[in-house]
Parts: sequence; C-alpha cells; structure tokens
Amino acid sequence: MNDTAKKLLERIKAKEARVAILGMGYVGLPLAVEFAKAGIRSVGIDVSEDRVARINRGESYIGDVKTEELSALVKQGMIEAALPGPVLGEVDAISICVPTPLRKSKDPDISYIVAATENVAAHLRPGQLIVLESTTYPGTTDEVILTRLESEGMKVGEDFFLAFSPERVDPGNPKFNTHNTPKVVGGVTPLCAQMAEALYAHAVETVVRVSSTQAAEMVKLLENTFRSVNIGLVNELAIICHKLGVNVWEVIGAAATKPFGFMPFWPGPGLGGHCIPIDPHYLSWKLKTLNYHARFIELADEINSSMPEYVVEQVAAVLNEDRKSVNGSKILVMGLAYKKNVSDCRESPAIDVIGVLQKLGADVVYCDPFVESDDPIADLAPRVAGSPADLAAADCTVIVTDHRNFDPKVIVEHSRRVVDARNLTKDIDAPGKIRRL
Ligand code: SAJ
Repeated sequence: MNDTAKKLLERIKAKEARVAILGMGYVGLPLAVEFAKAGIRSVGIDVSEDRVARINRGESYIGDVKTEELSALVKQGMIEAALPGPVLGEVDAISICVPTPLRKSKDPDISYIVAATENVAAHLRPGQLIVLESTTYPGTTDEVILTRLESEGMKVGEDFFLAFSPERVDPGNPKFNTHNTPKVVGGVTPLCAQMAEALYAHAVETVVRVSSTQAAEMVKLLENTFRSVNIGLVNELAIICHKLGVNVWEVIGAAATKPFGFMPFWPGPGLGGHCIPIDPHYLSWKLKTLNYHARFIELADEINSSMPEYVVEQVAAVLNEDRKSVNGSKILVMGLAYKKNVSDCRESPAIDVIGVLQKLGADVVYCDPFVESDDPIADLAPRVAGSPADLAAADCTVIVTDHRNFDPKVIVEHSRRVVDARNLTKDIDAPGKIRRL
C-alpha cells in the first residue's frame, strides 16, 4: 500500500475523512444523514439550487429523512449542501447516487452518471475514493467511470480508488433503512474495495464485499430481475387460472403455506415504480451488446407489460354482461400510484389502464388519496373522491391500487360492477358483481 492509500485509509478509519454524496434524492440524502450521524462530515451535492438551499436550511424533502434530524445535523455542521464544484476536490470520498432511467427505446440512459463523472473528474486529486451507487449494467464502473478518471493521468488503486456499491433503498419501508440494510461493495482493485468497505462500515451495520465492480453491479440487477420474473410468472398464472376457472389468489395463498422453497408473489395490473420495470432492461441491453438474448427478462417484461390490457379485457367482459360497450361507459379507476400506500406514480400500470380505456372511448375518472392534485400525472383523467355517489355513477369500478384507505365493503356495496386487479375484495362475497384477475 503506497503512502497515498495509507493516508486515505487512516483518514477514513479515524473519521477525519469528509464525504460528498452526488445526487440528493431518496438514496443520497438518507446516505448523507447516515454518514453524518456516524460522525463523518457530509456534503450533499445536487444540481438543483432548491434542493441545496432546502438542505442548508435543514429542511427535508425526502420521506425517509426527518426534518428535525436533518436540521440538527446541519446545525452541528455535519451536513451541508452545495452545487457541483471545487468542493468535489476537497473531500476524501464521493458517492454517486444519480438516476439511471430508461430511454423511450427501453435502452439505458446513463447520462446522469456521465455528467456526475465529469464533475468528479474536473476536481479529481490523488487520495480520493469514488463509489458509484446508481443501478446500472455490469461494466459501467470500469468502462465509463474508470476510463474517464484515469484519463486525468492518475492510476486507480494507487492515486485514486474506485468501487461500486448498489443502493438498496426501499422508500417508506418501516423496517429496512439505509443503516440496517446490508451494503454490497465491489472494487476495481482489492485496495479500492477495502477503502469503500472502511468508509461504508461507519454508515451501515453490515458491509458485504464481492470480488469486482461487475459482481456488485450484477447483484443489484439479480435482486430486481428476480422480482420482475417472478411477478411475470404469477401474472401469467393469473391468466392461466382464469382459463381453468381456478382462483389464482387462493392457489398462491395455499402455496405460500409451504414453509420452505417458496416465496409468494401476487398478480397485478402490471409493473410500476422506478426500479423493477427499469433495472432488468439494463441487464438485457448489456447482453444484447454481447449478442445474447436474455429470454427470461424479455418474457417477463412482455407478460408484465400486457397486464394493463388484460385488466381492460376484464372490464370489457363485465360491461358486456350488462350489454354495454367500453365506448361511452363511465369507468372509475381506484388508484393511480404504482403500488399501495405510496404517492409515486412512476411507470404506474394505472396510467396504461386509463390510457387503454380512454382510447376505447370510455369516460374515465379516477381517485387516489395518496396522489396530490398538483402532481403532474394527476390531470391524466378527471379526479373524484371515490365517494359512494362516485362509485354508483360508474358503470364499472376498477381497483388498480389496493391503498389501505380503500374500503372493499363500500366499493362493492355502491358499485354496479367491480373489476379487482389486486384482490382487495377477497373477503367480500358478491357473486356476479366482482371479477378478479
Ligand atoms: N408487484 C406485483 N406483485 C408482487 C410484487 C410487486 O404486481 O408480488 C408490483 C407492484 O405493485 C409494483 C411493482 O410490482 O407496481 C414493483 O413493486 P415492488 O414491490 O418490487 O416495489 P418497488 O418498485 O418499490 O421495489 C423496491 C426495490 N428496492 C430497490 O430496488 C432498492 C425492490 O428491490 C424491493 O424488493 C422492493 O422495493 C420491496 O421489496 O419493497
């Protein structure tokens, strides 16, 4: 270990190191707080002047970070925020926590990683540790970040240190948070991994070292591909059970009594959120560049993406029993958010369900108490409160998100017809009135 590495490792271990977290979102801000709570001075870096100002005022805009906690750490001088700039050359370590969305073509968009890397490269100096946290395809850290940083004339593992550590933040999870969720770390060299492990050991309870950045990148993609494929499986099972006249929810529930070797997933109207529908495509895209077709990923996506239309087919079937067409019928969609009890509508299947219904000429209204009326997506269709009168006014009510404040009894009692994509009405016996996935 050369003197540069020795000095950095000593500073990290002695908590003299100062860390910058690039990207003050649902991953970066909680991470900055954990480092600060561990006694490591943190600098939150963001391109948004509003976010920088709010953090410096001690105001949290992330649900998992309490304003009181942030404000106290800001007052103690343990957290500050800044725009990208010279401070990136002053800190000892930088964690990059920027978005990795998909383009419309379902190809990875790593433009935020590239921009962050340029900001780091502009101020890179010997004795710094850089860690990428953003979910991305295996090879990004070495092929994109390493090559750019070494083009500054410094050598990885000697002058600077580079690792990948996947974020595992599940916003709103009451049990698992940044501190108590094990953190996987993979370095470009063993010494890079050692540096990252020493740093994160201050902020999280458990650090799990793997042998390379590619392995660490792959861990995260396996975690979320595992979910996407299994959700695709049960979604296809829902279609199969429908054809067999079997209740898929009962079947999965009974299979879940097996105390080993089984993990229940549940059918639904499709796959939403900013992780599960996105991350597997990073992997399948990378494999395409290697002339390999990741069949499970593509098939799961095909099934999951077909579920909104499958839900609309159930609506059409139910209206048909009333000798009505979708065209001209009034449909009340319960739930806009991508999963229960959250306000997040990113990639929500409800958006597709509403879109398909509107394209067929339905008069669609929706209700979702978790989604603010000023949310840009809120204007997708007219918004109603979901009152008994609203339910009675619709030719069919479609339950797309099983929010905790949707009362299945009230919904079934006042609706003419119900299509239930979430089994919210599982305990209600209303023969002929409810059609479940
Ligand atoms: N979904 C189903 N059936 C299921 C589970 C989920 O249809 O059995 C749907 C949901 O309704 C939603 C989508 O899939 O539309 C994704 O749901 P999710 O439960 O996977 O929740 P996410 O998107 O919030 O995933 C996050 C991920 N966290 C990270 O990437 C750090 C995921 O790895 C977590 O496992 C997941 O939270 C979690 O367990 O809550």
